[in-house]
Amino acid sequence: MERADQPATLPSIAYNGARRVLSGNWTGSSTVPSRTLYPHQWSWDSGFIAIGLRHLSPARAQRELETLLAAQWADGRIPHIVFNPSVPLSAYFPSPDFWRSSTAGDKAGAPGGVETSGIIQPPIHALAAWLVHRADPAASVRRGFLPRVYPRLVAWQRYLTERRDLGGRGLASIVHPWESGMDNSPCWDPPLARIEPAATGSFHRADLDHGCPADRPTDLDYGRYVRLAERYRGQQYADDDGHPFAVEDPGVNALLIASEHALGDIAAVLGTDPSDHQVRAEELTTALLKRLWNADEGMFLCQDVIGGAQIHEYSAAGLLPLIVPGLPGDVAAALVRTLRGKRFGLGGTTRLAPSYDLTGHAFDPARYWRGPAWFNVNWLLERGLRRHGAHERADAIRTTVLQAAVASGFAEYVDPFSGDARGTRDFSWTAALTIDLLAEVAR
Ligand code: 2M8
Repeated sequence: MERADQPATLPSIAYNGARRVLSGNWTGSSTVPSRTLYPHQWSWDSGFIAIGLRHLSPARAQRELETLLAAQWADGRIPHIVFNPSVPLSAYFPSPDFWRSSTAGDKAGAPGGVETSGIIQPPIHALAAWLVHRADPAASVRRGFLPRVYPRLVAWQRYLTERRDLGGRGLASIVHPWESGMDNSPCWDPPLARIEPAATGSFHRADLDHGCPADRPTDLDYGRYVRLAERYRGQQYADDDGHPFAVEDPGVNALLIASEHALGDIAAVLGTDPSDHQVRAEELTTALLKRLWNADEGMFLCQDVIGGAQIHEYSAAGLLPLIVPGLPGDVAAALVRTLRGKRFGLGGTTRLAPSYDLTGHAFDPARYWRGPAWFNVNWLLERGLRRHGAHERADAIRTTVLQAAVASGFAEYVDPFSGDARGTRDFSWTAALTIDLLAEVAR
């Protein structure tokens, strides 16, 4: 990007570094989040990765999503992990022999020929497909990208709106903390407290072979994650058999709505009637506002479907509805105030939004989803702020993301005050979203 006699600038260092991370993590058909900690394909990671890859190679971005969609189950679910058969079982836990998708998932329509997990992750995929298409419409049309992915994306969204409306209130529920993508958030503590943990010696945590224990979930939390997953597997991944953990999460539902709007855009390009998607997006938005908005707190809160109460823990998931098109202006304004207020401190004590309330009893600046700042969350907030006209605040997040990504070695997450690297390094979505924000500057 620069002449040899000129010092490298932050954008060129960020771009070259991010490109290096993404090629190092590319397997030939998809991208691993991390070569060490996460050596398979993850669902929402691939959405964020495709959004960055579209600026490097639209064909590779399309392939990233298509590889994931090839592992979709017949009931519409997109599994949260697609396992690479050449990676040893001991490299990641829970491994394919834990989930047993091809046998335990048979009734729910798990595909043969590939092993996957049985749970899901937030539905960023239709939004990602739309952004990938927009990056190079000619390349997309040439490869027939949208006609191939559209039916699968519709089936995925319908799985969530129909089979996962466990509260019967017009919103999707998650049935495992990992389904939120914000695995160890304090929001899950109250509903998880009801779950008897699996015995500590009954499984081996491969994450501790690579990650620092102070940055990762505790053994007690892990025991509960394992117990819930074992139970779901035991009921053959059926969603009508009762779930001991069911939560309506504003982050998951915000992405569901943004993706429903994206499906409407895709349908229109394909010459299909988009109105079904538009109506569903509006209905979901009405339900989100009615069920999860808490005007006193100025943010959305999770709803414990089994316990029947709002969960009074304040996580960044409650700010993600900023990405929802058509959010009422007063709600968007309140979210921006909350983001800048004492709980998240943006522009004051923090330069990137923390994952959890700075004043919360469970706040920890180092531990996984209990305080550190994550790049995907801040990318979503940047997009949301821009949507609602808060351009200066969005610009500030963008600049900080670029600086923090480079300074931290493309870390998985960072300390929200100091920006110090936490978790694994050379992390794919950090690199991909850096490239996306750089492309936005160039536009
Ligand atoms: C983390 O989750 C996995 C389980 O899915 C783990 O801790 O082993 C989360 O940060 C999740 O959001 C992310 O998709 C995944 C891979 O990056 O890692």
